[in-house]
Amino acid sequence: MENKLVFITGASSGIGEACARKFAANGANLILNARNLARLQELKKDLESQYSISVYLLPFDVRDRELVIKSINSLPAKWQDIDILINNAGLVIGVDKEFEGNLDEWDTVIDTNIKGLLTMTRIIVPGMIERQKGQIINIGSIAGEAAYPGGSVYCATKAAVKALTDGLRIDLVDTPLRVTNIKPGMVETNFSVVRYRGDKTTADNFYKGIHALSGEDVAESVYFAASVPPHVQIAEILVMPTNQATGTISYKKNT
Ligand code: 8X3
Repeated sequence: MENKLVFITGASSGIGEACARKFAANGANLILNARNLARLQELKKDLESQYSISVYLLPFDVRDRELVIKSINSLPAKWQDIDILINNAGLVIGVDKEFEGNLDEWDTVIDTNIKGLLTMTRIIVPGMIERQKGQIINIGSIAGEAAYPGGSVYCATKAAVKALTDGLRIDLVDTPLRVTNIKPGMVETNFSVVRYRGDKTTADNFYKGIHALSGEDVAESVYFAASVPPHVQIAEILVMPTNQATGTISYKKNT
């Protein structure tokens, strides 16, 4: 991964942070994005002190289209040739029924998971086509396979990520660019705390009795998809805990 430039959205925690650590450990330079600049600064300091790589920080909310465009256009020349875009920024708020949830929260989820990903892709992929080189790795979810109780809108956004990933792969079929959808099942990160609107106890209880994936486990799949030879395209990886079978079926030991 040496001399590769990897752009990761939502890099301040969870799967995004784990990807940053994995790619940095393997010699990639990184452009890290998230809303939380302080957290990104800490991560940059940490990674640059451990590895001989450089990290450029680009804080923005992927929902803010004007700022996304302005920020990416402001990249210095040596940071413009992005090799790998990891569209990781995403969230879910609440576990409400489709006829009961909060429309403003759903706007946030839809605008981040779908429109934010699309904005990033629309801005960064043309440069990859010009250079005839690049890979787009979208972080989808097992939630995109089928709807589950309390997941209606989130599942819909991850089904959209699947369609957008497949569509992009079709649109790039006559190029050397590769397009990948990584679809994790249960991953124990701050993601679930946000899902339960900050209720850490409920989030922790959700993972009781099952050895959930870590952000690092998912980063391994992302890294694998990025490190196969150029003629190999990992279209999708569905990765879940050993004791999970589908979005709704998992086995939890009594604790
Ligand atoms: C999140 C994974 O299992 O909560 O994308 O749907 S799950």
